[in-house]
Amino acid sequence: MAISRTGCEGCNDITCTSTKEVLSQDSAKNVITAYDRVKSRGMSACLFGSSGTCCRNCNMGPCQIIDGVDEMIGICGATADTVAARNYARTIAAGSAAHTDHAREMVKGFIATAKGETPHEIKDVDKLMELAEVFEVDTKGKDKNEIALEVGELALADFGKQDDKPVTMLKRAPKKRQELWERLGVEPRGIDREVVEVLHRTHMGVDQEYKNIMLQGSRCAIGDGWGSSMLSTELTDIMFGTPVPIRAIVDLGVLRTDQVNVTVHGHEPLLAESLCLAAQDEEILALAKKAGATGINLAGVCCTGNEILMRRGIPVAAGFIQQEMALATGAIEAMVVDVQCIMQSVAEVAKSFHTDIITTNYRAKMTGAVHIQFEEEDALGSAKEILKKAISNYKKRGDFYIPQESKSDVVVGFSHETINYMLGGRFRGSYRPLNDNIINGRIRGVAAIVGCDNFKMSDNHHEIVARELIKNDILVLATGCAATALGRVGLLRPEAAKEAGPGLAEVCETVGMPPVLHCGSCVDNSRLLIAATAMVKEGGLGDDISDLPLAGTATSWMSEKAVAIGQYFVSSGVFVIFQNLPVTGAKKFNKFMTEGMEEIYGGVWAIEEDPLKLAQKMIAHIDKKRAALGIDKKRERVLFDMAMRRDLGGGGLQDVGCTGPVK
Ligand code: NFS
Ligand code: SF4
Repeated sequence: MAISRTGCEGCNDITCTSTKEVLSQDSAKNVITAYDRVKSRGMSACLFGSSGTCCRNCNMGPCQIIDGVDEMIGICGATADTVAARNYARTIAAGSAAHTDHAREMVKGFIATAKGETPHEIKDVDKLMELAEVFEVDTKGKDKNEIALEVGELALADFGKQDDKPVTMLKRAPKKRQELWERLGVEPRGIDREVVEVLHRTHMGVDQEYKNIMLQGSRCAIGDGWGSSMLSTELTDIMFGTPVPIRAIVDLGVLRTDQVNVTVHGHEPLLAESLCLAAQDEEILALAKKAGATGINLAGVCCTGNEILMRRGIPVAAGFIQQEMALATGAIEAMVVDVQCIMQSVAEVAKSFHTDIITTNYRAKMTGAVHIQFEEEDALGSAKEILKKAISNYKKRGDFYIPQESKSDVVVGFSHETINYMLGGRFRGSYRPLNDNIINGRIRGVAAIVGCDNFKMSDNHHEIVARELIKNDILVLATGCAATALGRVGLLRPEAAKEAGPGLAEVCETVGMPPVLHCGSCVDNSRLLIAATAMVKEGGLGDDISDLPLAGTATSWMSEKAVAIGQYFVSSGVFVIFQNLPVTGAKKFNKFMTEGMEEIYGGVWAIEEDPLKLAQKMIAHIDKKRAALGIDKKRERVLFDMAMRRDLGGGGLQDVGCTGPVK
């Protein structure tokens, strides 16, 4: 049966005006989107799958388990708790593998750059020196490329390390946390090894004890967050520059009528950065002119979008949920994709238009797409070939519709270094003013809103959560498609401070920052680990991440990566709340995840479907931590005098267009 086009008529799940506008155009009338597929399925998700108790780990099954019903355990005797824990750990492993394989590519690109084999260069030498210290590289008498080469090779070795010592980056965590991980035996030894061990231990007939399975699940996730993701973020920063605040625009209105529109979709910034360079190449610009265009308009989708948005101010056309809508405009000459979060349907949607989907990574091919392999050693050559293909489509553009009004101003680029600098004093970056403002209650706490969008729920959940948090004086750090979604609704502008509670608004207005800080892509959640560690080290808020008034959510999560991220935050001591977590079909396992974890890590999972209640639970947790720290007395409401303003704003955001951290 063919899927019928429901468009967005009567669709209460879509609040996004650009999506509604594009889908209601004649030019998009044949486009079938995920919204249509959700409706056409006409049935809810499988209960066993969504509650975590479907096992297909061997060919005696698949076994669908009902907890407490004797006849409904696995053929092998596996209980609901074992099956749910195994599935959960495998989800973490898959998510970690995605981050890790991405990170490996970045490390290899970094090594190639250090050798002078790419068009890129080592840009952030200060950060390189920091990492050289972490990896104990002797820097004396060496130039930046020599140091980078040594750091890169040591970083690469951490992926395949076979001894039992912890991976190097772990030492960046607070001391107390490192000791806890050592006591628990969850220090990751090799980044790849932990993924392999999860798959081994969850194979039929190996680890049958849910708590023990989750120890390995945590070890794997820690290897992702503090290992591969953090390496990826740091080396990407060193190569392409650590982000500093920059103004940009997001939403479908960033597409141009008069330019060759090329969207870059996926995750690996090596490709995107090369396309940015190629888009300025004279030969390419001349070809675009010859085709009748005034230039090349690069625009991001998903996390690649976040990477080039925060480093280059390149606009983001769409997050995950809008990838089909971007094509449905009919205004895109090529959608260039690499790995992760690329829906197979984009090839089908593109058929209605002149658009080419160009796959670029041997790992990720797609029927109906054109494949142009991105070669690292010839990065510029590959990028130019891709752009030439896009230019050749420009004249074929038929009916199209760009929702011109749908573009929202954002200020992005809040790396840990920027936060340190911006909130710091006049002469020295520091987290002191942030900690002080948390202690005196102007800022009640810090919350992370990360992760995906999901067609299963309404598209405004990130917004509901963020508005409730900032209204309650909670500073929000956002990454991934959640950050893009919050940008679309105007929360990434400094002016959004007027929607914040009085304390947070005062701090934001003094410094000139938005109440929701865009901290990057999903691998950049590692920045949040570093920021939390810096808050601990600054003092006054306990001596571990689990003492901080912090909470995290990936509302509307869809990807396995989000679960890996959630688990590394929980294992690092953070309260993490999701909608719809596949643990509820297993009573003991569910209790362990949502209560027992807290006794072990000080961080814990929680589940809440209603976004407003979800935000309120985050606030309640933040208040619980404030009470434990003894800073819950009536929060001080003092207007700033000039001295305080100087303290806060002295090193602040002078000009969001170009000012960076003082090195
Ligand atoms: Ni994160 Fe980024 Fe978006 Fe979710 Fe996918 S793009 S890595 S997984 S959907 S936030
Ligand atoms: Fe069923 Fe056990 Fe096989 Fe899973 S491992 S499919 S529960 S028999």
